[in-house]
Amino acid sequence: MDLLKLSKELSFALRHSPWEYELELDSEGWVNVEQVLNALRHNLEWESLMQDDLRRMIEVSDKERHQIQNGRIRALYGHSVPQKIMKKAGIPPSVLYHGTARHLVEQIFSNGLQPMTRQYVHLSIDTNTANLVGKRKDSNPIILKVQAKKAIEEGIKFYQGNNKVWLADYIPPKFICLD
Ligand code: HQG
Repeated sequence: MDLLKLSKELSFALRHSPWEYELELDSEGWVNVEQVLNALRHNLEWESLMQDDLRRMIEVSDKERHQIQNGRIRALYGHSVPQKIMKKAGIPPSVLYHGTARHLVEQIFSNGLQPMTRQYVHLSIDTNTANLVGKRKDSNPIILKVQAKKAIEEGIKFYQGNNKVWLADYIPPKFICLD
């Protein structure tokens, strides 16, 4: 079974287009695993898909993208569905990073980090992770440093995505600098 392809299809369903699979996310993005299995089984490629396949997919993935708990599954970050996925605010490391394309930096310094097509801004806990994120957009990405501690002190909220990703609604320019 192509677990990478499975992960991509599941991310598409749970982050962007649950209605195409007749799925309904709850306020924290959870869906019943059986419903997800049934939806994916419509595709002949996944016709004998079992919960263990999803568990194995999560286990071997390069990033912690999905979570299974109490018979439910969800995407941990990346959503673009219209209904905002609720996250509990938390305390991130005092500095976070954001890897992006060179041509976007000027705009980010004037407008701040905006979620763009997603629900939240995505930040990384270290420069290595930020670099990998940025490489999706630019072979020689720019790493921006976000003063998370200062931002919290001024009322900005952060939400944990996974072990390496933190989310925010918006980061004003004054908390952003070049690494
Ligand atoms: C940029 C992947 C202009 C921002 C990754 C980014 C991540 C602005 C792009 C996760 C801007 C949005 C998300 C502004 C932000 N003006 N551009 N004011 N503010 N931007 O893909 O953070 O592999 O939606 O710099 O690893 O790149 O899918 O966000 O370049 O964790 O699991 O707007 O997706 O995870 O791009 O990536 P994206 P992202 P997966």
